[in-house]
Amino acid sequence: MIIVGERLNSSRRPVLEALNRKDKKYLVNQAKKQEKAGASYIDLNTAALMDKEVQTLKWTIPLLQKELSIPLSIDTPNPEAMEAGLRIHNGRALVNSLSGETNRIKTFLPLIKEWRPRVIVLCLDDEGLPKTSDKELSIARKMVNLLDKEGVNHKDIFIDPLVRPIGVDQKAGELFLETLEKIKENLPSVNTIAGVSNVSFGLPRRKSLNRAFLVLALQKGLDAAILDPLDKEILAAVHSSEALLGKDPSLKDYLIFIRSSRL
Ligand code: THG
Repeated sequence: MIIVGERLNSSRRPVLEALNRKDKKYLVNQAKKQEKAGASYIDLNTAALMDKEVQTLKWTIPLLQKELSIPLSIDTPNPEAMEAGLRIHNGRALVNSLSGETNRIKTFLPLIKEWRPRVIVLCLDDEGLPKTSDKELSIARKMVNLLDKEGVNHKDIFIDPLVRPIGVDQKAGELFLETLEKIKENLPSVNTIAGVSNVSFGLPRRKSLNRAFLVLALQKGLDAAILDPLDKEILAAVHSSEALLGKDPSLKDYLIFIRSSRL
C-alpha cells in the first residue's frame, strides 16, 4: 500500500505555528521521520494560511525537497497556491486535490495538463457531498473519463471516496466501504486513496478506530492511504493485513517491519 504521510497539515496547531514562524528544523524533522517510517509521499497542507499560502509553499517545498527523496502531496483547494507549488516542485508531485466541482475542474485541469503530476480526485461535485455510493461512483467515472481524454495515465489517478466522521453519521464508514468496493469493481485501472484519520474526528481513542477502519478498507483493496506513519500500530496493521490477504509473498515485508519497528 502507498502511504501518504499526513502530519504536515496546517489544521494541526504545531504545524501552523511552525509554518508561520518558518521553523525549518521542525518541518524538515516531521517530513524526514515520515519518510523513514515508510511514507511514499509527504502531504503538505497549507490551507489554513489563507492569503500566505503561495509564499509559504514557495518557501517550504524547496526546503523539504532538499532533505527528502520522496515527492510531496500538495494539499490545497487554492489554484494560485497549487500553481506555485507545482511550479517549484522538482519531479512529479501529487495534486491533492481535484474534484468534480466545475470551478475546481476549470482552475486545476490546466495545471494538470501543464505539469503532469499525479492526481487525487475527490468524489464530490457542485451538488456537494454525495449521499449514495452510486452518486460517488458516477462522479469518479466522469472524472476518470475527463482525465483519460487529457492523456493522464490511469495509474496516476487516485480516486478518493471521501471518508466522513462516524461521530457525525454512524453510516459513514459503511458508505465509504460500499463506495470503495464499487470503484474497485467498475474502475479497476485507477488507484483508490482515503484520508483514514477523518473517520474518527471528535471521538475518544481515535487511533483504535483509524486502525480498524484501515484494515476494513485494505480488505476491499484500498491502494493508498493518507495517515500518520509515526503510529507504529497502524503500520503494523497495514503489514499484518497485507500478509493475511496474500499481498506479501514470502512475508518479507511483514518480517522486515516487525524486526525493524521495535514494537
Ligand atoms: N482526502 C484527501 N486529502 C486529505 C483528506 C482526505 N487531506 C487532509 C485530511 N483528509 C487527511 N489528513 C489529516 C491530517 C491530520 C488529521 C486528520 C487528517 C488529524 N490529526 C490529529 C491531530 O493532529 O490532532 C491526530 C490524528 C489521530 O489521532 O489519529 O486529525 O480525506 N485527499
